[in-house]
Parts: sequence; structure tokens; C-alpha cells
Amino acid sequence: MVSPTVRGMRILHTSDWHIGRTFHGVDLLADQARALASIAELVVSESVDVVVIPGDVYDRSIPSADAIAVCERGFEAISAAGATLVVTSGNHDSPTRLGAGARFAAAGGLHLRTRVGQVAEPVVLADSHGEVAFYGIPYLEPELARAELAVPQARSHADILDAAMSLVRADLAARGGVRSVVLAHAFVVGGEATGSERSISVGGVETVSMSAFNGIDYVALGHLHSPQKLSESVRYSGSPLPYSFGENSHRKAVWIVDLEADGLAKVTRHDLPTVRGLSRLTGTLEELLTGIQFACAQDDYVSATLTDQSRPVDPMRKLQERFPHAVHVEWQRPDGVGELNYRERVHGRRDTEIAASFLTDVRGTPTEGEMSWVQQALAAAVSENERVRPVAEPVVSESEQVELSA
Ligand SMILES: [Mn+2]
Repeated sequence: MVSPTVRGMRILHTSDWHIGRTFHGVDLLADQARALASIAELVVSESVDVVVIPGDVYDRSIPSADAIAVCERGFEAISAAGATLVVTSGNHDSPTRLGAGARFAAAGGLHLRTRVGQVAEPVVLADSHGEVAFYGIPYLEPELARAELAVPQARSHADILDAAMSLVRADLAARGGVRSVVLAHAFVVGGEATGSERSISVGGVETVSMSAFNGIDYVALGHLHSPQKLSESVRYSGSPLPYSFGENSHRKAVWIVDLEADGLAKVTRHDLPTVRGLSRLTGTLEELLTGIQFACAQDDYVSATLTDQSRPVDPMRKLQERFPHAVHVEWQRPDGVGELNYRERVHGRRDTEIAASFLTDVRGTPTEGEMSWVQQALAAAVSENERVRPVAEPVVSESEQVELSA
């Protein structure tokens, strides 16, 4: 008789969806919807049982109606793909809003853990080896969490997280050896930020130690936006999309975590498809518009640095003819060495010259008529200066004052 294969529990770890985020003013909802659809596809193709999302589901505490719709469709697609969801709130989420209707959502397989008071009430799921307790630790704002966790002396993120984890450990001990997963939204020492995270610094300290999580089978972290492994069992999944040009070298990913009878068995990285690439381009406007080497960036979000001799006129409109998703353009003076010291640069030049070159830079060469207005305005300003110059007061030096008061 062939014994049936006993499979453990398979968990997909993603985080920092930041639904509703804009990128240099551009709405990302369509990209985000595609990223969530690709996560739902992985749930099917990898036979995932549970999807964990440790925070920053939304980008704002009051998400737009469109952002809520995208999130809801994402949750529904994951659920329809066959996975249970365990979700906690991050520093961008409103715990109250994200957690609204949590009891009813739980009945449908969406477990929203957004309350500090619930850190020791795990979502208990089971596979053929037994139970797994999922503890959802929402982002713990020290000022707010201190009272709820009854640790009035706690000041730092580390103190607060330790208090939450001791509640988790006490509950876990009472369950007698069940496997455990913790979701937490925190900056763990050793993690690398990308620059698109909002600081959670309290008194200069925003990090917590990895040892806070000792003894847990898998720790699914949220907050940092690039996928990274702090230890075999403590990881950040990062965001599903890049949220700054600094992230154009990161491939976005999720972790697929296999728990077997003894706990953590295997973690596999699955790269997410790139919805739209990011490119930083440098050259003259003409080079960017015609250079064959830039053709591969035509569908990307583009940040352009222009190196023309003088500031090009209306460069964004021209760039967008070739790069419809150009979102940022800046002009770098080709002769600019280091920091531009404007005062030094204009030293010794006449006011009219300075005004004319400013107008040329920002808008194009001024006409003769415009320059005559500029000259009249400057002349008027100079004579006004002379009229209002106050008569100098006699000055009492410090040593004289000392003598007088002595
Ligand atoms: Mn985040």
C-alpha cells in the first residue's frame, strides 16, 4: 500500500503593498492591481495555503475609494485562489480602518489583526501535522502601545516589541509545542532600507534586535521595501513594486515558506514580474530623444538628467513623446562642478545680466522689450533702497557699556 504524501503548510510572505501610493505624482493603482493578481497566480501555481501580509497594506491611513477597491479585489483573488489570509497593520495603515469588520472577514478566511490587545490571540490554522499559531503584531507606536501592553516604563520600539513578544511566548507555551509564525512591522537591526520607507524613529532609535524573535519558526517582517534574509527564519519580503528610483536594481519578490512537522523546512524566493521598469537616463535632450541606446527604456518610468549647455525649454513634454511614462526631469549644468554656488557664480556681474541669464535658463531668451522693463524695475529698486536707508545710530561698544554699568 502506498502511503499518501503528507504535506505540511505552505505560506506565502508578501508585505508593504502601499496601495494608493503615487510615484512622482503618477497613480500606481493599475500597476498595483497587476502585482496583486500575480501574487494570486502564485498561490494557485505553488499551492499556497496561507498568505501573510505584515503591514503597510495601504499607503495612507485614509485610503481612497479606488485604493480600497484594488485591495479588496486583491484579497478576493488570493482567497479564490485557495489561500487563507493573515494581515496586520503597518505604520502607514489606520489600524481601526483596516481592521473594520474583522470578525466577519475572519469567517471568510481573511484574518485582520490590527489591535495591540490581540497580539497574544493567534489565528490558529492546521495541516496534517497539527496546528500552527499565527501571531499578528501590528506596527507598535511606542506612545500608543505602552498603555495597552501595560509597560508604562517602555520607551523604545525594542522595549515595546519585547513586551509584545513576551505575551506571544506565554500564549505559545500554554499551547504546548505548536508551530508558530509571527507577523511584525518593524525595523530589525541588519535590515537595509531603500529610501522609500517612512522613518519610525523614536528618539533616534528605530531598530529592534532580531533576538526579540528567538524561538519562532518563521518571522514574516514588513517595513523595509527590498526582499532580504536576516536569518533563515527571519525575513523581509519587501514591497511588490518599486517605490523609488533607488530601487530600480531590486527585483521584487515573495518568500514561499514550507513548514513541516518539526517547524521550518524550506524557504524559496519567487520573483514577481516587473510591471513597469524604472530607468534613470542621462544625456542631452536630443540624445535622449534619438539615441538608440535609450530605446529599451521607452515603456519604463523614466527619470531624466539633462546635460544640455543651456536649460532646454519644456523638456518634459518633449521627453514624453518618446517616453510616455517619464515622471521626473532635471537639468544639470555641464560645467557645474560639485555644489552650485549661485552667489559665487554671479559675483561681479551686473544685475541686468543676472536677470537676463535667469530668464534664459528657466524660460528662454527675453525680448528687448522685456529687458527694458527689467532695467526700469532694477533702477526703481536701487533708488528706493537709497531713499529708505536709515540714518546710522551712534554705536556704543561693549567695553563702554561695561564701564557705564560698573
Ligand atoms: Mn512600508
